[in-house]
Amino acid sequence: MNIQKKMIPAVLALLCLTTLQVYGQASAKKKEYTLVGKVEAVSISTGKVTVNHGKVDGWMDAMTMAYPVDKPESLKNVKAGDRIKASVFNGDMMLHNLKVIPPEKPKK
Ligand SMILES: [Cu+2]
Repeated sequence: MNIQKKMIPAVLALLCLTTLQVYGQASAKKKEYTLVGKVEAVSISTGKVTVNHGKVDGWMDAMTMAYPVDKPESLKNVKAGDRIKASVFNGDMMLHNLKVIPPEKPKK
């Protein structure tokens, strides 16, 4: 693995933090948003789930990254490929009340 590839997660994490800080300052009160995405990986030992998600207006741009969850035991029912929904809050990266939801219906 070359050094540039190794840098990618660090750069992404930094981008995330910057995004969170900017949005966090805009509103002191914690606002709730809904995140919907596809699970790429689950780590029960670290209590983190890697999610590929679209832009959550007011919270974070579209990206794939590992997020901590409020209840690590809830990850036992989650696997790569699942579509999930979770609540997220301003200035906080944690996924709350993570739930597996049915796959997206193909558009007719
Ligand atoms: Cu992110």
